[in-house]
Amino acid sequence: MKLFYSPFHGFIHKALVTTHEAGLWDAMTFVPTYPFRNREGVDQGDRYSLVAINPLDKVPTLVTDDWDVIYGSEPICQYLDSQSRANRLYPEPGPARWDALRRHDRAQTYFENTVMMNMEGWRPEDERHLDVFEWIWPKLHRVLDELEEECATEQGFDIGHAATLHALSYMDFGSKFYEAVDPLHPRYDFRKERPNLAAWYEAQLERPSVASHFGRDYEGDDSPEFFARQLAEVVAARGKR
Ligand SMILES: N[C@@H](CCC(=O)N[C@@H](CS)C(=O)NCC(=O)O)C(=O)O
Repeated sequence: MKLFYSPFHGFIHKALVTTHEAGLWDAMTFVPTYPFRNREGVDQGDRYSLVAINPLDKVPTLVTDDWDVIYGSEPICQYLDSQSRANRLYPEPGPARWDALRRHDRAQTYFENTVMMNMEGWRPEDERHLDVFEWIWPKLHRVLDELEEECATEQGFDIGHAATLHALSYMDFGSKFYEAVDPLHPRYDFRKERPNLAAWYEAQLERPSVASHFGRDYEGDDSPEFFARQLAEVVAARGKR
């Protein structure tokens, strides 16, 4: 299997956590991919373009051992879980599954909204739309308050928890950008005045699936040449089917 993903380990990647929990780490070829370096004028063109296998040109994108392409973190995580040799993160159909999926969706939406604010924050100050921040922040605060309540009794680990770690850690990562540009909550710390959430989050950092990458430099080859070789192999194998 090959996982095309952006190797910024300043935040916790749901797809990496799922790979590790499933016992598939050694079965995976990780292919560093920097989609934002494809924009014209940035880093000389589309050297990390996934369009040959993913029209959305987004990470994460997974290629299975049968050369099937799966894009989108949610189907990727479901697929990896279905292949698990170790921990399963998706409970069987029933209340536990619906609750895990609810928490997953909450975290995924939180993450995507944070990305939206991040991108808005990249604009020059006089072009930033304050209403984007005013629209999103109350949602994030309500989610964090709900998490604080839940974390008082939180146990176990499922896909909802993996997605929550992804979203919260990305917010920390993003606050490096927000520092100068978030007009409402610069340097926001989700832990402040939320002791249950803070304790839960700290405890999760000890999980081997999180420690596998979080806070570590990527040590493999992240060159455009390596990316091109990996992609060419996929395209050629799919062409022969
Ligand atoms: N819904 C998708 C979102 C993936 C996504 O937005 N990835 C971003 C990086 S965080 C990306 O590849 N952006 C490049 C682009 O949109 O051109 C998922 O969960 O996988």
